[in-house]
Amino acid sequence: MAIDKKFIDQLVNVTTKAALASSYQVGKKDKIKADKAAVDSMRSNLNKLDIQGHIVIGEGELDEAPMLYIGEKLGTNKGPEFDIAVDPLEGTNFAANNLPGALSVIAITERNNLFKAPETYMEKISTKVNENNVVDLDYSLKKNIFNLSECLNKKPENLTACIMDRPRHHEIIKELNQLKVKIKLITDGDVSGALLVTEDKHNVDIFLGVGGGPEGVLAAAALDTFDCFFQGRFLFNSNEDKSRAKSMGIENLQKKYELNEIVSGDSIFCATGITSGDLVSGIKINGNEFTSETLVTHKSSDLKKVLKLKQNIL
Ligand code: VTB
Repeated sequence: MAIDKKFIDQLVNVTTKAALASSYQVGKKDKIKADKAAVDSMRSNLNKLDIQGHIVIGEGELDEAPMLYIGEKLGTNKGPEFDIAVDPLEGTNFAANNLPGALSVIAITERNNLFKAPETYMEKISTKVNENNVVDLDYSLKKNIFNLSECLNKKPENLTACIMDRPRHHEIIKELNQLKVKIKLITDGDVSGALLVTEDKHNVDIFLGVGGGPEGVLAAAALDTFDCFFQGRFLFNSNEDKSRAKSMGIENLQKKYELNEIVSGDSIFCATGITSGDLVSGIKINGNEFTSETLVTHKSSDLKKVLKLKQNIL
């Protein structure tokens, strides 16, 4: 079944309003306040929609998040049942410090089509080449780079890999360097990082490394519509993480997930810029008006575009 197109505009409105609310906190050095503004706005606007929404990825478990917690039901309870993944403010550091790349993000699928990802780390890989056995989480880095190089007919020194700047990635970065691959280091925001493979204009051939699991699921929803490749493997380090995963129904803790095991069927994804970044520009306020940019995808209508809007501040 396809998700009715009317929900595209409604969800763009949800992330746009959350981005606007958070934009007032940009550069104020307060991550929590910037996040809360986005969360409050997103929750109240989702609750106005004629949907039966179930948060499968949100701000955390009920005991740690009063709003948009995993399992929370949203909407007027009239209308279709959806799984909803949210990251009302992806890149809290970016917003607090007025740095590029803060986004407000949402993804929906029909009920039971979005992976219920635990709040843990995920090893990820995305690339524009959507063919099996080119890149794979089980291959060595060298094999992935050489295969990609052959497939894209680009020498390794002309490939660009995007990766988060973290001590845990030092070995990968060193190896990429030895392979002469160009590196695009990002400090945060790996939803955006994973999506830089979607279009040639971003000049990124592969995204890899370990980041947030929920962010991986959100990125997978958009990558699906762009027909890109994505794999993810959750990393459960503590016993608490392991037992939480088991309680969420994950049997095999080492499993490598293909994109369509993470998101299946139809989906809508929206990411509105709070501060300007690689994917979209941020909120700009001019008097009583504001402009916004939202990357929006809808799988069944093959919609993938950046929507620019100018609206009145109500
Ligand atoms: C990523 C990134 C986020 O956290 O998921 C990352 O997308 C992972 O956690 O923007 P570590 O910071 O612990 O590496 C963020 O950077 C911040 O939530």
